[in-house]
Amino acid sequence: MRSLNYLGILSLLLGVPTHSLKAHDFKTCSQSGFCRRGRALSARAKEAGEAWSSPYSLDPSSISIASNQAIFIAGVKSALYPEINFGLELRVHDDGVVRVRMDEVRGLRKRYDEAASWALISEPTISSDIKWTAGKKDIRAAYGPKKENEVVVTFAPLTVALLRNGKEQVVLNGQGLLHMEHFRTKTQEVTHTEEAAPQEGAEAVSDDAQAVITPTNPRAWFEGDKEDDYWEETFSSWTDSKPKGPESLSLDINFPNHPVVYGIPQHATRLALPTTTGESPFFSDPYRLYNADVFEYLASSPMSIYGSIPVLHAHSADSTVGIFHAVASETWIDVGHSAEKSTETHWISESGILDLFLMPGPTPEDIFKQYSRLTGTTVLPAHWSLGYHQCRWNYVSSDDVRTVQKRFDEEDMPVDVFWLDIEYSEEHKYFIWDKKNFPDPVDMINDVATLGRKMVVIVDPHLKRTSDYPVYQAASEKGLLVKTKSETEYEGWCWSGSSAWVDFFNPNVWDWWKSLFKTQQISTWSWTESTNAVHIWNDMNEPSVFNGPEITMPKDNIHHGGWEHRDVHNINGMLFSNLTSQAVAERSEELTRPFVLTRAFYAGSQRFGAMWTGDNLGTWEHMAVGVKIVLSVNIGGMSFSGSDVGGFFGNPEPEMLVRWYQVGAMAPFFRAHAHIDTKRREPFLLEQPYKGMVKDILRLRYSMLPIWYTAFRETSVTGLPVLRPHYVMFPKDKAGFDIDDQYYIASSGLLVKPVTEKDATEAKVYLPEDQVYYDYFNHHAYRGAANGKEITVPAALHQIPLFIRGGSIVSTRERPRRSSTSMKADPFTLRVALSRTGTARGELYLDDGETYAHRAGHFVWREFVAETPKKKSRTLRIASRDMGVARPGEAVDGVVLKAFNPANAYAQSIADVRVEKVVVVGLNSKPKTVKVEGGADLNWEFTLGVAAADKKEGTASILTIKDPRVSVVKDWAIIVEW
Ligand code: NBV
Repeated sequence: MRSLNYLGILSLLLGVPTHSLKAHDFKTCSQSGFCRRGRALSARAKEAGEAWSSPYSLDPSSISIASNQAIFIAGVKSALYPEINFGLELRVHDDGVVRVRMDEVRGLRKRYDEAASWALISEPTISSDIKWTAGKKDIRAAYGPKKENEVVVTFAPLTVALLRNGKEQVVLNGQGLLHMEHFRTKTQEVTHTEEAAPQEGAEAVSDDAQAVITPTNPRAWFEGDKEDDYWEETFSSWTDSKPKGPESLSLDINFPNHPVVYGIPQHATRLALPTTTGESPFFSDPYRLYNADVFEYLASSPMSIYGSIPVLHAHSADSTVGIFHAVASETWIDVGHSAEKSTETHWISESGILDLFLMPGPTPEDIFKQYSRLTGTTVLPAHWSLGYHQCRWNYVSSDDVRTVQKRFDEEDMPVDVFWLDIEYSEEHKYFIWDKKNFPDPVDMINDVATLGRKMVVIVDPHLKRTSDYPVYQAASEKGLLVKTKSETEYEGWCWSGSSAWVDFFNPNVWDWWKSLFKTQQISTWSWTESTNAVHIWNDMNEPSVFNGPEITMPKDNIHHGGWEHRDVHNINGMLFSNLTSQAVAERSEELTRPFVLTRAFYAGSQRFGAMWTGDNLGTWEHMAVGVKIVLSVNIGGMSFSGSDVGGFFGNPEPEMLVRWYQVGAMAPFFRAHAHIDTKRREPFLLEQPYKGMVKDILRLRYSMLPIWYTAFRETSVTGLPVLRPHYVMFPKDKAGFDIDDQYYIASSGLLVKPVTEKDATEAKVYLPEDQVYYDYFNHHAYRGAANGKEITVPAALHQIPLFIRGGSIVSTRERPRRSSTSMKADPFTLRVALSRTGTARGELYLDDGETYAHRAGHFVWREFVAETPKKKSRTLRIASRDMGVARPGEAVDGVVLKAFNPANAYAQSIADVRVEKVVVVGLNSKPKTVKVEGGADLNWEFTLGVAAADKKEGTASILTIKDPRVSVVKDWAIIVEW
């Protein structure tokens, strides 16, 4: 109740939001000056039709090509402002990605151009294989192994296109919506109707282009007839002073022959993005990217929520292309389809340069590789962080934590992490324990840690402005805080009352912030009342400011380097959590993998931790859309993601809670959380049969940890997401393009269809191929079809539609334990799910789960293969072999492995860990013998059912091989003969 009072008081005093979403707290496009201008430009273009032409053109005589042809630079002008210069730069990278940058040259001011430096892992290597050929109207370069890719820059009007095999894939400014508002001096309000025609120099535009600019009033024709919110704008009771004036950037990016687009998270909507323009748009506003604390967000909306990743995939049955726009300011994106089978997008950003990466694909897999070469892969998390996390706002005392832990153990429910929300801290001064309720924090942490578990404690970015808070005092004295437009310390309201915010763009902050997490006293203030078992939750980092415009910081606040908050808003939250992650990693001599959960994120956040989908509601709708959001952030590279199990707000009925646990257990990040006003809902509080159901789900998650960890290892190396929607797995299958309620877990072969509907007893599942799919639990065989088939499966409350694709081998650990730590020496079960042709394969990755020794090659990486050796058709050989040396160029967390010794120290340490059971699903007939190659006969059981090769459906044949006594780190083979 305590915090309800805070909220209530804040609400009364400040008009601060409390519980329900007030859409009017957040801008629509028409309430945002630059978005309105951008959309108006597009409306004018539409109205002008064929007569519309971009005033931007490139001066061919200015072209210079450097660095062995890979860097192209040229001058660009707009016929409307001939005195203003723009520079266009194109770089072709060695993997075929084309980077397109455009900036104002010698302008009155500098545009923010550092977003990429925060997002990218390093400066990409440029191609050494490019040759530009200049023509009269354009210049082009063909590249790629078969010179299949081509980038073409057309001079007037300026367009940039990426072609494959002569066909346009991505076209910039094809609709003439490019407009980089230049810096200018404020005179008096200018209306374009009073203006003169283009000044001298307008000749820079080609004859063609000039012909369509209305001679009498070209600026009004293109830009509108008045300065719309150029120098100041108001929203609700806030005024945004805009000392720099207008500096927005509008650009149309079209994807000919790509009918579907995915990405640009985070939005609560379908994975295949619905349209926002055209005859009958699905949404009336563009998708907005402006990190915002939109609690109780709508379950279907293009509104911003907490994070922004400006990455888009455009897809068709034959091709996938992608773009990444490294822009940090508020951005709106319209999506439409005026031509059949093509997608048109219009990007409108408030400030910053154009810094666009065109990713040529041609498959979704290629796009993930190209994107992760730019921004990095999801970091391999600590193994324990893939277990179950129990959170609530708040566990109110150290004894509360102990009791909750005890209750889990009494009920034999596995859990790895207990979380503390803001009430652990004294007056919301993060790091400082509220000693009334947490008198013995280190003892409490140790009590949790002794049982092999961890704690996660919240550290929000707002610092209480008070002289008895050493963290604030130090930040203020050292000048590390964000400033107002008049260069004074910015003060806003948040949980801690009057608060200030650290400016993470300031390099002086970095070491200081890291010092705060040291568990040994190294400076005036270190977190000595913490241990290495404590990890961190970064919330409210959009940043959320209760009394700020749109519940965030004023855009005219000033960051390090003089940049306005508007320039850096969308990366601000990422800097906070990325640095926190480094701080946790480096806090003690003993280097262990940090876990940091962040609410706000940007491109590159995947390198440092996990995200969750914020304050969802305990409704079926929110449960369902959470799955889609998690799929979409996976597309954006952020694989380590999940939603609050149970829904943050509300009191879910037991049925809903069970379904929500099923959804959570099948998500990369699995945490239950609840608002302070909700009733306690830890799983042990449920009545039967629900309690038993949730216990089974928790145990299922733990048994599948080897699958999840192997999936994360794969994503940390390849950049392919942990959760893979249909278009990623089966890019050619049109019927799968819109599917976003079922997905695959990495390349494990597991297909999940979470049930998110009330009273469900059945579920419909789409099988995209002519393959057998087995029910994970009872091995019922279902048959897909080459052109796709929908099956109906039982989905009573205790059932999760989870399938193993024929042809997969999955490894599990089936012994119920209290936490993941106690499973480290447990034996494995291998499930060999035979394909129609009687083969299967799978991988298992293991390491110590906690340190960085894996980066030096201390891990176990096995491949399991089941096949029928040639000419011996009545034999199935199931072999375990080493995956061997990392493939050339393959890197773990960005560190390229030079050598890999299968007998490394970690492998030796688990040499005794064995495979205790092998279950072969889908054999044709009863075996005669089953033995280890070169060894004795094994113990086995067989039940006859449907074979993998059959056309029939029904329970599959099952061969259970009991304790073959083979080590999980060694090569071996089991021979099945019949
Ligand atoms: O710290 C309190 C909550 C937290 O429990 C939740 O998960 C965050 O998304 N926090 C937001 C602040 C206020 C929510 C009304």
